[in-house]
Formats: sequence, structure tokens, C-alpha cells
Amino acid sequence: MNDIDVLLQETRSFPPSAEFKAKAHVHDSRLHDDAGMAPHAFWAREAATLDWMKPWETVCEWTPPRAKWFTGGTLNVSVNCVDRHIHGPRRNKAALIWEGEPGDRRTWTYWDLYREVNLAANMLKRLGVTKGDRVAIYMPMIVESVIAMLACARIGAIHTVVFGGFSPDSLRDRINDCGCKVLITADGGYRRGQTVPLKRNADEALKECPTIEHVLVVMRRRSGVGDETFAEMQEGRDHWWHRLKRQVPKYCEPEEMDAEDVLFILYTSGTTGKPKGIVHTTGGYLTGAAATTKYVFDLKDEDVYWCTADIGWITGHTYLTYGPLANGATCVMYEGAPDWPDKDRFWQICERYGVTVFYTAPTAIRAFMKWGAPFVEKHDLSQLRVLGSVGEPINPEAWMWYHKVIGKERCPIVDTWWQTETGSIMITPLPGVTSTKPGSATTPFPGIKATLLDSQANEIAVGGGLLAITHPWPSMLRTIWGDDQRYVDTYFSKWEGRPDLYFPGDGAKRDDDGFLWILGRVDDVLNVAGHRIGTMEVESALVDHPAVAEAAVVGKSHDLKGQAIAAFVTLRAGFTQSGSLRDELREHVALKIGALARPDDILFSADLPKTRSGKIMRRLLRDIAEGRALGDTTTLADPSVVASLKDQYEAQE
Ligand code: 6R9
Repeated sequence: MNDIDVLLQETRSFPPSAEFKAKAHVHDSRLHDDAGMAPHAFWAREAATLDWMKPWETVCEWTPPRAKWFTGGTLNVSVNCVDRHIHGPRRNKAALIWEGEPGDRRTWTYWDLYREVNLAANMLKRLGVTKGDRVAIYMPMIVESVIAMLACARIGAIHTVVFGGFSPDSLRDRINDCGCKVLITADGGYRRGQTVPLKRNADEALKECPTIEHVLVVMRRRSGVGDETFAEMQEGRDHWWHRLKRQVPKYCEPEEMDAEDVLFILYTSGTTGKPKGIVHTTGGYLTGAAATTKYVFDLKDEDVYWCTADIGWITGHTYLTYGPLANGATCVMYEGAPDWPDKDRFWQICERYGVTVFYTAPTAIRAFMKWGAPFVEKHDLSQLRVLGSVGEPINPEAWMWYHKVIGKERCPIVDTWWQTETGSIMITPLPGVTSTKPGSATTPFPGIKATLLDSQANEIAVGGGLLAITHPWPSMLRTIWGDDQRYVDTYFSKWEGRPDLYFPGDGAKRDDDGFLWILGRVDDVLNVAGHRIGTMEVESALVDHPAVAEAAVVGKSHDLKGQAIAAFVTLRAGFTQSGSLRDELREHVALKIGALARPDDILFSADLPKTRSGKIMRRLLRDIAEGRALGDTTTLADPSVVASLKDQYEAQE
């Protein structure tokens, strides 16, 4: 029996408690039913909870594969996330409760946030940024990252956040792809007791970024070793955040943005070597972010909400920044690693701030499981009431552990499926409604139409198929920056003659109750510890090394990370395989892309298994990496290659 069948035999079901239901925003099926019949009316109602400067004329214009939402309407995202909370009882409410890895702590009220966002917006203006300009943000997990995003939104600049763990090369490529004018960074950040030299990385990247005119640098390392010499400032180009702040006016008039104006670009991996700049717009994105945050997490004013994602990923955009702040929530933000200085850091934080809603990734849950319950039991987690999971399929064992050890069998778990491209949660339980099953993301969010199709676009009622979204939704991507054709080809060309069907790249199964079980990517995209990485990206980084002639990269299952990277490499003449070359290649990939892409295994080989037309057969490499019997090898040009690879791989293990 394969894993999928084991999964589908999962019959345990966990209904919400009567107590939870009684207080939940949504406690019966009416929202799903009504929104199912009239999705536009549902989304219009949700959009109407935002502050608009000018009302929209049309809810949705759908000319497949192009959708526009709330056309004619205008609004400003920073006004919705900040200004509208400062006139009432939320004015002095904690917006962000921040903790640095070394233990420094600070709380920003909505009023604080309002002041800081205005100042930051004026700093950007002072540096010449105007509406439509691109601004790169390369930051640690500090509140200034959120402030920088909101400041861009305030003046209509388009931000592109680059994960602080990415290499200078990755930063450079993203800045150049969308032509950023300004980069916002910090001198450094903290991770597992080490400092991450962000400004130095940025300087390295900027050697080849002709469009960057100015760099705004936050001084993070003020407490501790920090001084101004950690970052070398380039006269005229670089500016300290805390100094420039003193020189600008305190109020910045928010830009009136069209609902369809671009809010941000976020790069994500696809099946080619080049990451895609996913484009999100203003009105629809914020509507999706706000509505899903409210309903999926049953978010209330009294909640203390903690999403552990880094700001560099879409989850950090939608569920750390825009969704919760649009709802006027109190959010926890933590800078560092979950096991620093000890493996109970997260639970210490939950206890200290009384976290009520906790949203994290399966890879983290599996690590907590491995570390053991005693780290959790040291802390009072009685305030928790909703638990969330995102980023990859959660195995039933991890789900049950989350339910028992963290949630004490009291807290509904929301397993939320979505993507950078979808902008907000698409398939998920609602905690006061859905009887959850461990391992299933359950059913589409109200107003979302998702289904399973076969390769001919026939619907699959029960069984396995390709996930498809059959109706537009407000927070959908609008295009890929600078490559509109790739938008059409990647997402709307899977089913011949059906540009109305969105293809997310995931496979799934539907059970007898109509519940969906996401199985993972069906393309050459890996999911390593919840991070999307294209096999081609890693291959390009490998062949960039002078010793490498050819490389093929596959994912193999990994207990903690979900998937790990296995690389098969052929060397150029004159180079010989060795342990030190293997280490060098692993480091080379980390240097080119970032540590998250460092391969676990590298196998040297004289040849790679190819079809007669020269295509590398990754399917067979996966069989080898996962120690399985080889699948069909009849199309191979030279079947002996793969047999010898398998022997070598096993010898190395
Ligand atoms: C939000 C985010 C998207 C890919 C997606 C899928 C996987 C995300 C999941 C899940 C199973 C879940 N994925 N959530 N798989 N169950 N609850 O992670 O965005 O980084 O773009 O990744 O992650 O394969 O296609 P992103």
C-alpha cells in the first residue's frame, strides 16, 4: 500500500467543540452555501469592510485568463492596516509585539505604527521614490520590515521583499528583474546566536544593480556589539534609517490607489532556473487577506495572533502583515530560530504573550515532535485556541501531535492550502464549522471554487487528480512581472482551450466526504522545509561551478524537511570526485542561492540516465534517491547507467 492510500484510510474526525462553536464568527454552513451560490456577492461584502476612498463600479471583470476586481474603486492599503485603527479603541492597542533573538523586546501600538509608517513613507519620498517605483526590502525579522512594507503601500511604491537568508546573487537577480530604485536593509540580524551580515551581502549584490539609487539601512545591532562600523556606508548612496527619520515631516498623505494598482511583487520558484515575480494588486489582495485572516483563524479583537513565517515569504506578507493588521489584530513577531537558546523558545513566547492563535509549518511541527513534549510541557499554553498549518502537506502523525501536545485536544487545527500566486488561503477548514481530519486541508474557503480534474479537464468526484481553481478570486496573481506570457503558459494552459482554469501545480485526492487531501507538486518544484525551490535553480547553481559538467536535481522524502535535495553530478575532464569537492559543491549552491537550497546528497556519476532524445529521467533519479526499485527503464538510451548509479548511491549511504 502506498502512502496516499494510507492517508486516505484516515477516518478520525475532529468536530469543533460546542464551546468553540458558540463563540466563533462562523459556526454553520451558511457562509459556504451562500458564497458558493454567489461568490461575487460574498467578496463584495468582504471588500466593503475595508475603507475605500472611492467605491468600485464592477466587482469582477473576468476575461479568462485575466481578472480585475473592484474596478473603479480606490483605496490605500496602509490606511486600511493602520490609519483606520487610530481613531477608536484600537489606538493604544498593541499592533506588534516583537521579540529579538538575543532577548530584546518591544511593543508597537497602532498609534506607534501610524507614526513610524508616516515617517518611513516620507523617508522614501525624500530618496526620490514615487508611485509605481520598485523598492527592495532585504531585512531581518524586525518591525521595520513591516513598517517598510506599509510605507511603500502608503506612497504607492511596489515592494519586493527578498528573504534575508538569500544570497547576494539571489538578491541581485531580483532587484534587477524588477528594476528597484531603492533598497531597504539592515546592518545585520540574529539567527542561532550568529549575526547575519545583511548590509555586507547587500553591498556585494549592489555591485551589479545599476537601478539602485539609494540604500536605507536600519541599525539592528545597536544593542550588543553593534556600532556603525559593522556596515560600511557609501557616501551619497547609503542612509541610516534612524538619522534620515529625524529629517523628514511626520505626516505623509496616503496615495489614492486604484484597486488594480500593483501592491507588491514577490519572487517564487517555478520549473525554470529563473524565479518568477508574482504580481499582486491592491483591492483584491487586501480583500482576500483580510477575509481569510478573520474567518480561518476566527480572529477577534482580544486575540494574540502569532504567525511564525518570515516576512520574505508570502505567508509573512498575508498573515503576518496585511491580513492581521487590516483586522486590527495584535500580532507577535519573533526574529530568530525556534531552538535558540533552547528548544522551548516558541513555547516560552506563547506563554509570555498569551498567544491565542498560532500559525506555523509542518516542518517546524516535526522538529518539535523530535525534540519532545517536555520542552512544551514546561510552559503554560492554556491561552491557545486555534492552531494553523501551512507550506506543505502535514502528515497525520504530526497533525495528531500538534493536536494533543500543543493544542491539548482543545484547539481546532486549520490546515491551510494556498500559494504565493493565490495570495491568500484557498482550501481550509473553518475552525467553528469543519470536522477536521488529520492530513486533509478539507474544503475550499467560501467564495473559492476548487476541484480535481484529470488531464482532459473531466471532474473527479472521488479519487486522485490535478487540483484546479475554476473561478477567479480577488487575491489571485495578475501576472508575472516582465513576463506576461509565462503567466498564461504556467497557470492557464494546462487544459487545452480552457484559459478559465487555473493550474496550481499540485496533485490531490478527494475522499467520499468531498474532502481534499493535497499530495504535493506534480512539477519540478521541490518543497524543502516549506520553501519552494526549483530543481533547475539548483542545477544552474551546480553547473556554475567550474568542476561540474552536468547536474540533475531531485527531491527525496525527508522526515523533518518533507523533502531534501539530492543532486547527481557529472564532472568536467580534469576533475576527480572527492569528499572535499562534494562539500565545496554543497557550499557553492548555498552561496549562489542561499542556505535553504544546499543539497543533502551529491552523487558523482560518469553519466546521467537519459532518454534517447537526451532528456534526463528525473523519475529514475528519484527512485534511486529514495531507495526504491527502479521504475520503467525501457526508454533509457543506456540502461546500464542507472543500475551503476543505484549501486553507487547505496554504497555511499
Ligand atoms: C503559502 C505557501 C506553495 C506550495 C503549494 C503546495 C505547498 C502549501 C500546503 C501545501 C499541502 C498545505 N503547500 N500549503 N501543501 N498542504 N496546507 O506555502 O506558498 O511558498 O508559494 O508554496 O506549497 O505544494 O503549491 P508557497
